[in-house]
Amino acid sequence: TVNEQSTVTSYSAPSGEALVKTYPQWKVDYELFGLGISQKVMAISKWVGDLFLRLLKMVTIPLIVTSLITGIASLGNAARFGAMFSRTLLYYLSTSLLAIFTGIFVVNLIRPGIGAVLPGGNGSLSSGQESISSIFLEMIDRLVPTNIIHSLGEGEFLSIISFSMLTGIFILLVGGKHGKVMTDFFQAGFEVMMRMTMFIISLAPIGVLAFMVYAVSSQGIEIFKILSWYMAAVFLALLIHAVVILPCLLKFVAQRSPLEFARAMSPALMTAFSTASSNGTLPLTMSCVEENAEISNEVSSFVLPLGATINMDGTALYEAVAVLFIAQAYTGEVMPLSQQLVVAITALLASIGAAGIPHAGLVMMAIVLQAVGLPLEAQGVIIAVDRVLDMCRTSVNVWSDSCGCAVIERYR
Ligand code: DAS
Repeated sequence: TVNEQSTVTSYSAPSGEALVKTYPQWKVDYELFGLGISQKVMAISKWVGDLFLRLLKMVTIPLIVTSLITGIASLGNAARFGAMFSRTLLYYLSTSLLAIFTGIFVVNLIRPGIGAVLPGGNGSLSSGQESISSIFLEMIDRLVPTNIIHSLGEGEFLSIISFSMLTGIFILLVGGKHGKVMTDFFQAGFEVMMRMTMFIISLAPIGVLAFMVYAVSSQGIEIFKILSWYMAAVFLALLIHAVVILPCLLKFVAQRSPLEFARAMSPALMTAFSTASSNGTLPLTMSCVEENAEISNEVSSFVLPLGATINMDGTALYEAVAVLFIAQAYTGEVMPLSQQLVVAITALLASIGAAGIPHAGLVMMAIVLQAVGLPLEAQGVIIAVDRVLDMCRTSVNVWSDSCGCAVIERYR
């Protein structure tokens, strides 16, 4: 009830019947659950879910900064690998981009977001039909921060990423005692941030449950149909990359039998699937690559640790599919091609910045969403199905790193 100063003086949750009259789409849930889904349930589940999202956002920037600087600064001793270093980077970039474009192709084909109504309403992209050149010029501007403290404060991810990469590169160039002090400092910072992130990720089941309750109570069981098309797009794209593209590289570039190689790597792939952590699987990946696939320690000890950090094909593909799906659902149309290219580039950056830990891809998605002007809250709904997608994309990440070893070994 509201008094003459139009302030709410008292509030009582409407009964189930009243709600169903107001929100007919809740009728299904009402009959299904046999009880009125009160707005209190919605409000509380939304609040708990948002709290989990806030925790994820809290660690995103310090994790990106420490992960990127450490990842690049530790390349210092990698550069002595010379030709193997450049060939490995070439393999990483090309397979990640192939994965991203596979994902973009599939999500434009299936269009899981068109006609989907996600909680959080709809919105528009940062720019409409701007020309490709103006979008890229704007992107380059955003890669050069005028005040990095301001960019950190405002969460301007492209500026933060470019400054972090530059810092890592110049730590390498400085080298010596000071270079080591800085490398150790950021390595220590990265350890702390990883530990904090792992703790927050351990709360994921609560966040996922909260978003499931909120999604169902606001969208009814319709949300599962929307999310199932989205998941189908991710699964199909991951399957094409893992079963077609990477085996072609194995067969025609590394001259290995894909089936035999997959059999050799199966313990690592199953562990990657069950743990959803590339870092956690790394020791097993190394032993499978060396003992089962008979690849030299020199190659595996270089390609795999680096790959677990910066070569994440499954994650890059997932970032592209998820953001295009959200854009389709928020705008009701397919994203302009020029914007899709922005998604491709920022998905690559996000996958390089992502750590090999559970839900890392979800944490880094903020970079891609911000690049095309979508609200970070949009992640809320897809968190609910992130675990099973994470298991699949982590397996693809490990599979790509392993195939990389076979390719590098062939031309060593
Ligand atoms: N779970 C991450 C990994 O370990 C992948 C991701 O979250 O995208 O590779």
